[in-house]
Amino acid sequence: MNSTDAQDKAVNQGVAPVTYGKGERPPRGDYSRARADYTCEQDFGRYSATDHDTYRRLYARQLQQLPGLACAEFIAAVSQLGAPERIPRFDDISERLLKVTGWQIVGVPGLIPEEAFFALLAQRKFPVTDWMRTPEEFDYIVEPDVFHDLFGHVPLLFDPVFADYMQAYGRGGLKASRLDACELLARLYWYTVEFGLIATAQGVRAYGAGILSSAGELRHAVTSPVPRRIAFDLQRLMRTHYRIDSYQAGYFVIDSFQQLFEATAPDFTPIYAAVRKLPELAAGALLPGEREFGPAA
Ligand code: HBI
Ligand code: FE
Repeated sequence: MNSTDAQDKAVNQGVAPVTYGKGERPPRGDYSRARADYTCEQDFGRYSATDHDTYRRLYARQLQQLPGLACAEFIAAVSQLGAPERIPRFDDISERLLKVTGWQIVGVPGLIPEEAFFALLAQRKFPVTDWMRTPEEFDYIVEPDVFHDLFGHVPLLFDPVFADYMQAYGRGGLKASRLDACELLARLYWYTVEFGLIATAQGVRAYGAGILSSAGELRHAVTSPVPRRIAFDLQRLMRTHYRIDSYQAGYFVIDSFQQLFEATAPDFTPIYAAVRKLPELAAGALLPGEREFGPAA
């Protein structure tokens, strides 16, 4: 794998991973559990009472923040995760999801190589990390855990258009791997799936999982006057660096999930070539003539 994406960097350079004693739960980052496609069984019996309690507390904290900050599609679908007081079973969610959009969720032991990740998305399978963060990591965790992956990513997989975008992204990723363009495509994921904002008649709202699963960034992204919010433009976005260690300095705002899906329809080969000829831009940069969206009231 070409390990240039930010999440890998966050894991490699970030806070040292918590280590567990022998026999302790959950088995964090144990890739020997994984099959050839990096998926694994959700180790449900191994969750401790603390793991379930951490999920319950994280869920409650995020849920009460959603009105006025999260997009309507997310709010409508969040209850599809099931009972909020304990970690759900992936199979139960998959059963519902298959009926609505033909997606499934599959367990993984943590971050997986890009190509394996893209291959799963292309098959309408979303990889969900199965272990839960420790209570010490309640406010911030450097790598995805079961709460980020489930709460942040899974509700929008119940939206038919967004669900199709995710599959198109996976297909594009398999192709980008062959064109050595994963870094550019990772920016698309970052600024849409993880940190995307959407314009609504009531003002901007969050649809990105990194925002929706974060205690502080949800309010920052949607209501703070500090960050830049500029209209989604594929080439502009692919030129733009992002931050992995703080709230984003800038966000890209889509009009609709249809716009996002349509942006992935063309062949990206000439787009990558065009982007490579243009200067890269700092996170939070604003170019002359670019219009900003204001914070939501
Ligand atoms: N693996 N489990 C997991 N979750 C991710 O979000 C993920 C990954 N591997 C690669 C990856 N993301 C990135 O390459 C994306 O930025 C494209
Ligand atoms: Fe994520």
